[in-house]
Amino acid sequence: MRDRSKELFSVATDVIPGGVNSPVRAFGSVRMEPVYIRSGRGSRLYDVDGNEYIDYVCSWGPLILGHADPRILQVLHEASQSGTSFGANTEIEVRFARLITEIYPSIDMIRMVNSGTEATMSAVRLARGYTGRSRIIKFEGCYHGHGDSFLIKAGSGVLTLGIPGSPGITESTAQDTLVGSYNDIDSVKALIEAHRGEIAAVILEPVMGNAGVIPPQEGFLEDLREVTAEEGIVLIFDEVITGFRVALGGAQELYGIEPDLTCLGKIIGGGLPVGAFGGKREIMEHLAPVGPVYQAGTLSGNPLAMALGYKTVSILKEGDIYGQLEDRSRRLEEGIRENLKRQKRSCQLNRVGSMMSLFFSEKPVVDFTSAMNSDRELFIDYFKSMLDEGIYLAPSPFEASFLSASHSEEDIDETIEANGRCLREVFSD
Ligand code: KE4
Repeated sequence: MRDRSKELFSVATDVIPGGVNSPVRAFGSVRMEPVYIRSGRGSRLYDVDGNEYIDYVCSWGPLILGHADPRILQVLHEASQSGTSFGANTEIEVRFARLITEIYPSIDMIRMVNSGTEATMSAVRLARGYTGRSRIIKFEGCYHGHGDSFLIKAGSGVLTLGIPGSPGITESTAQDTLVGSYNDIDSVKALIEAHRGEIAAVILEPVMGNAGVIPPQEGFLEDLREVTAEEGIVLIFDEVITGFRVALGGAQELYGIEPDLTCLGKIIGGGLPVGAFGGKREIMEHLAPVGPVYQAGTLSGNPLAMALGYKTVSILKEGDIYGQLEDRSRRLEEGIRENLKRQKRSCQLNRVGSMMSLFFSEKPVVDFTSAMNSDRELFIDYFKSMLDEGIYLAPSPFEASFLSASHSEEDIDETIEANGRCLREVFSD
C-alpha cells in the first residue's frame, strides 16, 4: 500500500503545479500516483509507507555510487562545517576543474553551473558568440534540459507527457533550432546544405538516454565530427548523463571522439545540484570576464557540490567501479534476455555500460521514430508490476535505467526473477 504517498500527493497538487517539482516525477504517464521517498541507502529506496525498492533511477543518473554512500556523507559533513556558500572563489573548485580537465582531453577549461540545463544553455550561447552564427542543430528525441532552444521535439518528460514543443517558446527562437534524425548523418548534411554558414553548433547526447537508451550507430559520431569540423560548426556533446557514466571519460572516451564543447552534470555533483560546460581554450576564453559572452550564477561552484563531486570522481578514478558496473549490467541484460526467450513476444533491450532501457517493440530501436513505436501500454503494465515487486524503474519508457556501484549480485538476481514474473504477467493478458 502507498496511503501516505497518496496523502502527500493530494496536498502537493494544491500547492505545487502537478504536485511535483519536475514533471517526470508525476507518474502521470504510467497512470498512477507518485511514490514519496523517505530515504535511500546503497541500491535501495524506502518510501513513506515503508515499502523497499531496488532503485534503477539513481536520482536520474547522479548516484553512481548509490544512496548515502558513507564516504560522500563524511565529505558533506566535513565541508559543511566550514559553511555552505561564499559567492567567492574556493580551493575546491580549482582542484575539481583541474581534475576534470585531466580526465577529459577535449576539456582545456571548464565553467561550473547549477544544472544540466544551465550547462547546455550556456554552451549554446557560447557557441553562438564564438561563431557569430544563430542556428543550432539538435536531434529529435534528445533532451538537453528546459532551455528555450531545446524544447523543440525534445525527449524525456516532453516526450513522456506528449507535449508538442512547448508554449512560451517564441517563433524566432524555434526557427533557430533545426532538428536532425539521430543516427542519420544525411539529415544533418541536408540541414547544413540548406543553412550553410548559419549554424553555430550541433548538440547531441552522444548516447541517447532521453528517448530510452539509443546508442550511436557505427560511424555516426565520426561523421558528425568530420562534417562539423569542415563547416566550422561547434560540436557539443551533452554528456550530462553519459559523463562519468558510460566510462570515466564519458562517451567521448568510449567512442574516441573529441567534441569542441562538453556539457556535464548529475554525477559530478555527487547528488547535489550541479552542471558544467567546458572545452577548447580558444572557445572557452570567449566567456566573461575574459571574453564578451556573459554567463554567471550565484551558487556556481558551490563548495559543497564541488566537494561531493570531487570525492565522487576521485573514487571513480581510483577504483575499478566501471569493471564491476559492466559485469553486473551485463549479467542483468543477459538475465532479461533469457527471460525474454521464454516469451512469445519480443522486446528490445538497449544497453551502454550501466545505462539501459527495455522497449516493448518487436523491431530494433535505433532512433526517435522506432522508440516512439514501442508499446506504451505494455510498458505501463510492466512498470506497475515491477514496482509491486519492489523494483523502482523510471516511470516512462523514454528514460534510462541506471545501476550503481552498490547494486549487489543479489540485487541483480532479485531483479531478473522479478522481470521474469512481470514479463509473464504482461504478456499473458
Ligand atoms: P537538469 O537541468 O535536469 O539538471 O539537466 C538537464 C539535462 C541535460 N541533458 C541531458 C542529457 C539530460 O538527461 C538532462 C536531464 N535529464 C532528465 C532525465 N532524463 C532529468 C530528470 C527530470 O527532468 O526531472
